[in-house]
Amino acid sequence: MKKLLLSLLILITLGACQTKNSTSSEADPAMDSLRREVATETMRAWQAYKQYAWGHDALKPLSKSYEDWYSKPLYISPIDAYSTLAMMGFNNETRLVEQYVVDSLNFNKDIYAKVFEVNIRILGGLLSMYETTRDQKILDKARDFGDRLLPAFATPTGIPTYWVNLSTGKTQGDTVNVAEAGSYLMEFGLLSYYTTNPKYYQAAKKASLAIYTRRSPIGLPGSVINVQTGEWISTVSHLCAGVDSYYEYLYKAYLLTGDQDLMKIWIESIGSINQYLAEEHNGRLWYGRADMYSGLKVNAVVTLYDAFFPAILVLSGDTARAIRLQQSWNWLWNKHGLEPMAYNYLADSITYPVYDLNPEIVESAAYLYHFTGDTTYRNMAVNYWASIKKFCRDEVAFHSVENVTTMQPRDYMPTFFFAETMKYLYIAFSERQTPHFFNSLLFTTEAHTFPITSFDQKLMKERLGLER
Ligand code: DMJ
Repeated sequence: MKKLLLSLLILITLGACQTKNSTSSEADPAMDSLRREVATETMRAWQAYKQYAWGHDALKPLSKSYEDWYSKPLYISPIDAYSTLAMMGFNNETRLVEQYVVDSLNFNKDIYAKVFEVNIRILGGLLSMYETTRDQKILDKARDFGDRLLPAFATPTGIPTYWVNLSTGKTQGDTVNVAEAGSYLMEFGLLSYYTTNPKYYQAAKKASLAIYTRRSPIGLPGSVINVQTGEWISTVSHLCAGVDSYYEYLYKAYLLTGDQDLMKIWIESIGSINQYLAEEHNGRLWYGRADMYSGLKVNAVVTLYDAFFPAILVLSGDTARAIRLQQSWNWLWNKHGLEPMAYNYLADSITYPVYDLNPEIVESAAYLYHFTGDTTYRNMAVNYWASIKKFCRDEVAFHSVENVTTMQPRDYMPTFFFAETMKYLYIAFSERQTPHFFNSLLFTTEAHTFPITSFDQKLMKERLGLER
């Protein structure tokens, strides 16, 4: 009964963000056709991965070859692609990945892996695979991988080192950014829930709290920290690349776990973010960079990763700011036809012109469409998809772009293109009610999905070691 009530409460909280005046005609043949096209194109890129990069981490679509992140591959693309292939109903392909993971994937490799990156892609992907299959052998892989990450968290602060050796557990890298420090609550919380061992969530929470407790008197963290001493290496506060998912996980992990501490930190954090980082320029809303102690702006460079924030704003009930911020990012996208990795909104200049097939602007358009019912946001996604096809589609798959002003191609398809970009496009072109994704699914920062009703909140508390 208690479980049902808590699930209902969470669903009501999520639903509260919705407006009633949906302007969409729910069944739209044009959207059906776009959704089918996204699925077909995902399969085309997936087949290219299988043909040219199978057994490796990522596809290089222009040279029809592959790239591994380390000296030994970790099979990152298929693990990242799994939850998207599953959502699109490509069951033969998901069975193939499951089989490979169970039969051939061994994490006992003498390589130093980036703790943050492999957590969101590999651990998140395996956990989503377990949620779908309930195959104990997949959970064993996830647990094994989580255990190989844990030595990184054995620092005086509890903040993980940058690298961990997957075989020896040795660590390296004492300087990390805030995203690398505090973006484990979702994956480690899920791992604790499934394995009934609180040690993972407790480690993740300690790391996030280590950032929070070192905030300035005005409630802002810096952006780069020493994991041994807890000293801030950069006292510039922002929510851009390098900080983004720390904030994202405070709110989303609260929805997953019901951990009231996270809600308290989120409420305090969002107040400081809106007070010190938000800035209006030429009628547009941006979130810039400020000194963590004085709150004074130091820099107006934003990154395309920041376009995740409208999604979190609308999810947490601030639809007005979500809309305004999405309008800013949409304006920047339309300036070039794709968005640059970094942009100075005061100088109106690009500071880093790469576009890596990133998902964030599509993610926020999908959230806004689903929560407001306003087809403006779905139409934004239609436009993003048209640009991605125009500038990034190639003979076998999709590639990144070196420079959005020249559209010079880059021979690389990041693994998150499968995990996130194609998934959010697919959702944006889906009918809002069938199924209503963002009311029923929780998404990790890498868009791995978990039905919110799968989790018993009483068991959650016990298994994660939360106060009762
Ligand atoms: C993804 O790997 C994750 O969403 C991460 O949190 C930041 N953004 C990249 C893709 O742009």
